[in-house]
Amino acid sequence: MLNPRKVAVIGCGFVGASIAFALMQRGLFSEMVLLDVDQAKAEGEAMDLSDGLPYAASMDIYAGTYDDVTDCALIVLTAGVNQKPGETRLDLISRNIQILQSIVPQIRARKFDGILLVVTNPVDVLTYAAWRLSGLPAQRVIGSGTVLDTARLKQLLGQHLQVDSRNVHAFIIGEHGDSELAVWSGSNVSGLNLDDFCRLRGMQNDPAAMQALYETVRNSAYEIIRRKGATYYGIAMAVSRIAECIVKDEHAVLPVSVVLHGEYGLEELSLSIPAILGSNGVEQVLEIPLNSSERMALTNSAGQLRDIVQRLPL
Ligand code: 6V0
Repeated sequence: MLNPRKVAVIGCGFVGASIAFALMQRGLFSEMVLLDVDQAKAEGEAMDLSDGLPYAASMDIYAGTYDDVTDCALIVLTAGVNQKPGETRLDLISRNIQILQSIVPQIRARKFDGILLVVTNPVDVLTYAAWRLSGLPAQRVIGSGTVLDTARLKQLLGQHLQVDSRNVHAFIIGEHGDSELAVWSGSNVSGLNLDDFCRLRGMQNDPAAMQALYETVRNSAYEIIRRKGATYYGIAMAVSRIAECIVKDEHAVLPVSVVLHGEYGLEELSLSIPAILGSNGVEQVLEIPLNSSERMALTNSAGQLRDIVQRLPL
């Protein structure tokens, strides 16, 4: 029997520990199990996090084993190496696919029947591989995808337009990586398209400024890694938001990485597309309108990912 209030975080490095911290503060779960190949690290994180519980919601946080994941509603997978300065996410494939292959069969052997949320990079490739290895239905294997990149875009666009980023509706879709694209054609601020909103603010919707924002989003991880060696707070907030949609069965729209079955004419790969998320995972992949250059960019992003997944040793 699934426990809808139980979560596992596999991999307790920068990203896993930050996600555990964010999840603890959001108060969504009553039980959180931490796993890491370095058992002492998982234990230390569980002890440190538990020290904060009197000032958060009541829950049980502990370092566990794969037997503890069986009844989890959600497993968050963050185990794997991260990018070093100058490395792309795709450079991590061979190392992280091996780690994935050592983890997912263990989950499968426990007959895990909840939702598997992949965060490890390259997240689209690993989401597809996790789906193939897990035996779970596609709607229950999700990648954090461009939920983080979309937050970065909303934040920057909000700053540029001097409006609360929560009123900005815009998506980054495609690969969580260098071939991702911004869907400017559908972007709006509380229902007002960008041209109209800029006019009301006494500004011009300048394509060069929008392109610069997009490039800042796309290069954001490189810039953070160059300065502090890793990125983890933004992804922790993104993952806790995804978890909230699932636990509260919100039917909310987020651009998660999903295995496609013909949407946009694409299949046999995973990439980020806005999708409706609830307690069963992805309820629907939304085929949002794209203009011709956006469609071309999505096809290009998909082509790069498909070439890689076709070569995976699965
Ligand atoms: P890190 O700090 O090196 O932590 C990785 C952790 O994984 C370590 O504690 C390892 O001991 C553990 N680990 C390694 N192998 C295994 C295994 N077989 N079983 C269990 N645990 C294992 O890396 P960091 O936490 O910074 O990054 C983790 C992953 O997240 C990397 O692939 C990053 O590229 C990726 N990120 C993904 C983001 C996204 O938006 N999807 C954002 C940021 C980072």
